[in-house]
Amino acid sequence: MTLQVKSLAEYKDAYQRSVNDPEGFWAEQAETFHWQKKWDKTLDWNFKDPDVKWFVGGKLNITENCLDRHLADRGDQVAILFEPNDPSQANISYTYKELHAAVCKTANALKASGIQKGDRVCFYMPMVPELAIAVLACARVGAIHSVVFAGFSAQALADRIKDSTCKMVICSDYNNRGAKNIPVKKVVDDALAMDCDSIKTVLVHRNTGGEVEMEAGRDKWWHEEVDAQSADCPAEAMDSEDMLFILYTSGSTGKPKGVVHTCGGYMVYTCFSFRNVFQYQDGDVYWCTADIGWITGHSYIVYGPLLAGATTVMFEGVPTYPDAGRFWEVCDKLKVNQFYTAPTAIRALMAKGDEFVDKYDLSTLKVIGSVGEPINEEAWHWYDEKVGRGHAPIVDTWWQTETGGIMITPLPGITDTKPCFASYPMPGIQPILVDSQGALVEGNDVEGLLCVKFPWPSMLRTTYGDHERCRITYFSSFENLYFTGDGARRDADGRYRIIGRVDDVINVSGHRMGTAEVENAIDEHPNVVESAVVGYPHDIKGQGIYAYVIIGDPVPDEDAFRKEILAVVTKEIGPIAKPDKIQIVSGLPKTRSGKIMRRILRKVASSDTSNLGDISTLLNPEVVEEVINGALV
Ligand code: 7RM
Repeated sequence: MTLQVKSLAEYKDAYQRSVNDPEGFWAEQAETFHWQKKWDKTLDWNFKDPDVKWFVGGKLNITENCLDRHLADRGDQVAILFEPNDPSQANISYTYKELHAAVCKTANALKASGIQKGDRVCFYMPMVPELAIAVLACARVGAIHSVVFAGFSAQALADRIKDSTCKMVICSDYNNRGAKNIPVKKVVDDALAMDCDSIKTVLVHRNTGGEVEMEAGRDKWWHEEVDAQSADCPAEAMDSEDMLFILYTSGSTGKPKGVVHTCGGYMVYTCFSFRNVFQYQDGDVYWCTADIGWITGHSYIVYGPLLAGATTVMFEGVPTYPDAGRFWEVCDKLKVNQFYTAPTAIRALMAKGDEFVDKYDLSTLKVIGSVGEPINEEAWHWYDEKVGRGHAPIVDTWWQTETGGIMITPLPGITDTKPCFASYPMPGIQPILVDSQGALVEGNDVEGLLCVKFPWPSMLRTTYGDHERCRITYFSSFENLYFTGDGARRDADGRYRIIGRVDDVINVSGHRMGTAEVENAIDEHPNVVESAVVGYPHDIKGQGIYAYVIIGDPVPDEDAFRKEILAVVTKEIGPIAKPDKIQIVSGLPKTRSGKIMRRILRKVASSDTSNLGDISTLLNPEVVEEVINGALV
């Protein structure tokens, strides 16, 4: 197993080694895995093209390391512990042996449907064990998975399928989430009706058993394809730098891009970071509440924990069903040792009152984590006191889809914790701050743009089908640096505090979204001339979505019009992108070159109009007053 640091001295020592001799440090970690062929060179890189390769020439299959490798030692240990949406239903567990067999059968079914190494397979599924099984099956045959969060619309799903020309979609019939029943297969059908010609097969998992339409020749039932397969499936030999998966994420411009992760480095770093951040010990039960549709689920529900031989909980439901005590009830029932969730969930549960958490026994918790957005001080203290209760420190983990794994975080019981601080870099991670000109911001108690100056094994390699976009987005702002898009502070002791995005990306309930993406959706409404979207502080969601809209024809019923906008956005992206506030305006404040002054719109949306700066140079200063007067509070 990869190194697990146990003390501050060991952390400091590992950090020093990882900086002085990164190749030696990571080669040592990589040695602990099963390689079909050892690598020739540990690292080859430049941030100019960019071109980053780890463990060059190595051959491996990540599923042999997640599964086969554990069979001798922990074949009968639970690998996946499933907690269904309905709390009255029994848990389902897969031991490592059972998971191995299920993955091999599914892998054989994929092969029988013509899926080969390098093919792309799209997933649109709820949080059921079959999702993890099929993702691993994909990796076993060397196909590239592209998991799309099942809350996205048919349009968003179609966009993603087309961008990566997937051959197959794996979905379920329906999805139970809280009290809702969502027609998953129907959404897939709607998506495929939008020119998704690359799709040859739809593999449908019977989840709820509801009625679905099956298209002959295209749609196949999981149980008919998988159950009869052999449980023996040799793992495809993958090059370290072969693609493992694509995961779409939002940026400040255009459509979401497919972040590409590769086999070798991702394997080494997710295992390493999982073991250190959560200090997982044999026999522990670990639970991350994310959805596998996001990077957190990929790295810290599936790959990291399974690589480390952990017991990982998969939860189908939502935090507030049947009531706001669900998370704590499950922690109590399953005797969870490490719990990992998002600030938006913490804030939502905090608002429901302490009685929902106080009544449960949380004494098994040793570490509690936070991820996805800045955690505010009040939520941090509530989480610390009500959930951590003095025996489970908070790890506020900062990272991104692009980084593949946790980058900056406290290590529980090893480094101290400070509210709102993600604190210290992981071994192997070299963050720096620069100013807007790219000059290094040195010393402590300073603020700047967060960059990383040296490659780490799980960093993105490209954006699918468009390497230039990868270069421009992450590597062109500052020479020889990876730019994260976040601003950060470094305190007097060298701890990092993430302030938030400095670009037009907003973070709504931990869901990353481009304002341009939401604007494009709103603009699909036939009566919208132009729109501008900004984030504003929201008590529960972290950021809410505020849309300014210029209309063509007068609207007699503004509320009805707003509902139409919400419907358009739901159709184009999904319900997570629905604006919280829609203000109809006659114009948008613009510079003389025609750029929307988002700074002003952000201030108005945040009810902070005390200091708007100089607006006299605007093309249309008169609209500022109108925008302020019409602001929705
Ligand atoms: C893992 C994930 C990435 C963006 C990132 C930040 C924000 C994530 C934290 C955080 C403050 C944190 N991937 N972010 N974690 N901000 N503290 N602990 O969320 O690609 O979906 O989002 O999320 O702005 O750039 S992501």
